[in-house]
Amino acid sequence: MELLLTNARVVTMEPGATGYQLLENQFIAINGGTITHIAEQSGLANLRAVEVINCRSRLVTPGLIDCHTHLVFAGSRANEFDQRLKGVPYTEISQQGGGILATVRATREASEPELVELALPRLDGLIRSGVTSVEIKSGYGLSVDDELKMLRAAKALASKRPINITTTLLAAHAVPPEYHGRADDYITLVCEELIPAVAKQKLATSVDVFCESIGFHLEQTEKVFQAAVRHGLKVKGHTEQLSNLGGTALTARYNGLSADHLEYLDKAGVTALAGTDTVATLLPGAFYFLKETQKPPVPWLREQKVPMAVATDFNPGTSPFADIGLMMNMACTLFGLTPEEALRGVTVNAAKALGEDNIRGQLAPGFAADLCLWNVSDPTELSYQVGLPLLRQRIVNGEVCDD
Ligand code: DI6
Ligand code: FE
Repeated sequence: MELLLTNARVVTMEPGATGYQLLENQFIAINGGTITHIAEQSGLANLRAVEVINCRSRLVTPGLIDCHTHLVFAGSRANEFDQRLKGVPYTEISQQGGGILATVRATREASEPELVELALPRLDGLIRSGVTSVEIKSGYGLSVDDELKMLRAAKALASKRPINITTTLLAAHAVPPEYHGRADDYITLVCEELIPAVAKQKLATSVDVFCESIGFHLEQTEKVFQAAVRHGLKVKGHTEQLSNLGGTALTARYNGLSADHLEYLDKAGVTALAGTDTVATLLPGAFYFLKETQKPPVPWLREQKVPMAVATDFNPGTSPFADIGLMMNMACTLFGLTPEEALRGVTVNAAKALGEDNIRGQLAPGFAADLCLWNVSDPTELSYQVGLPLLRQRIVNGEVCDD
């Protein structure tokens, strides 16, 4: 054995189970980056390990997964925060060439190494809150070269910190200025040049679209999804965030990994998700920061047994919060999730939202050894307290991190 955790209080996050199913006095054996055994301490007698961590009855959970971020970008939007506090709506700022396009201007000017440097402190914030896997989207380049540059920068972060990185092409985030009034032509570029290039260079595993009145309409979204499927990429949607266009149902129809935001999702949209493999990803940071009042339909999602993930949506415009624990807290206080649902949302269900639920998000033999050892023993504490040093140690792919 390479690594052995002893005296652990374990939450495995087995899918479908109800309650935390806390296991006391467990040992966890890790070899080759994978969990090989989890069992009662009493069965430990003949296992030897290079390194042993005595957990002293502290809580061990799967490493937390932030399944929706826009971590790579340049520039700041603090000025827009000022404007919005004075009452100017997000959509109006966006229509005046601010918003996403302000970040596009700064990101186009930045080099790939600069983008990596700028993303590191954001990544460190997530790491401090227990994140061991993060999804990062492009979407502030909006040209072939700049979208590829963003994706390469996102992937390069994996060599700077011990963390798993998944990348998503979000070229259909906004219409770039040079395509003003020609959104369909831009969609053609995305489908015929960007998606093939990203697939060929293996720079992303999925493709996302901002399906919204200030983004792309349903037919444009479907064209992007069709191109993604043709090139063997999975799809995701930013859907029903500011209005109800039916993007969630479309995402489910294309066997999407997840439909994200969902504040304006109606009952028909929830029904469209029910029974599919598409995860409902809730982003309470954006809801809070935009002072939105329309909540995602959590009671219906729960009733229809749609798996719910929770993520930061870290981005400069609508969710500048690099702390997954804060999102768990907000998911409970703002959206009415239970702390157990919040923990499922950043582990097993977040893994499903990345198409990685067969290897991450749970503690079980055969799963990647991504774990968090916490300074607390009760899993509800993870949603309850924010900003305290709750995290003791991260283990990523069997490596004990020195964060
Ligand atoms: N929805 C969001 O909340 C972010 N993107 C999106 O499609 C906002 C991105 C930004 O304002 O920069
Ligand atoms: Fe987003």
